[in-house]
Amino acid sequence: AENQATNTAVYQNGGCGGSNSEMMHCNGYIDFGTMSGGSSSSSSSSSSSSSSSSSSSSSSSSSSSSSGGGTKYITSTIEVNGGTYDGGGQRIIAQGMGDGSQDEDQKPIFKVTNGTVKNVRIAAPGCDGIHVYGNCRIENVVWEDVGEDALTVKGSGTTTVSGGSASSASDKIFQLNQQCTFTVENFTASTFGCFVRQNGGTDFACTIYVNNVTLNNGSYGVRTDSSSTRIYYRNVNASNVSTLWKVPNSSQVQPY
Ligand code: ADA
Ligand code: CA
Ligand code: CA
Repeated sequence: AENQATNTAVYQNGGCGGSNSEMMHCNGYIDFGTMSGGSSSSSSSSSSSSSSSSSSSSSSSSSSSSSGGGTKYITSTIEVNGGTYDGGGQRIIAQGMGDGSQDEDQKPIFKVTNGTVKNVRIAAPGCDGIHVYGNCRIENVVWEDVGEDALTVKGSGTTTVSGGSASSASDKIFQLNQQCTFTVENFTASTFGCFVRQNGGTDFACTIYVNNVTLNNGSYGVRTDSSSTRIYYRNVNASNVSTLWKVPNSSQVQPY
């Protein structure tokens, strides 16, 4: 877009081009959207460095660097297949992907398969949050206003959520729909129905670790209907949470 030493991206001659360009997934134009909040963007290159080599989105998107890592508007799911998507603090706002209600048909903000997402803020509408498949790491992600839910394990594997926070979930934050090892550590959740929910009525075995977590104002901490699931916890600081562990048998829950 500009002839800078660290370039952003360029679309020319019907495709992605420019000798200094980062790889760009594009469908015809670069749109800077509506810039706001001052004039500091010209010397910053950080706002354009959020995409990893392994993430892609078929949507057109626009970004500005008016605050922190900037704001990224998306119109379709960001897919991360292996590798890392490091947002550098960027705030993601979804458009046309769902309204953040309890409607089950919303799109996820991220679909992550054996990959990492880090340093992003998911603004309202949170839609269907992050979907993970396989072995994934979600690091320093802030859900400002959880949508239908914040993160769903859709494919079995090991997922760790480390750092970050989630606020204002009308119902669930973390939803486990497949057998998994799920760890949440160094995390704060405020105002929710259920912090971690194994899909209702399922009896597969999950192993859940809750480590150094603060829970404020919720109905349930971890809830499962499966007597095969095990929950291990330490340093859990809960206030105004009605039932911390909702399990078939209390022996399923142990400190570690
Ligand atoms: C509800 C619903 C499930 C699934 C889940 C989710 O629990 O009953 O079928 O859609 O939400 O993944 O959000
Ligand atoms: Ca749901
Ligand atoms: Ca959901």
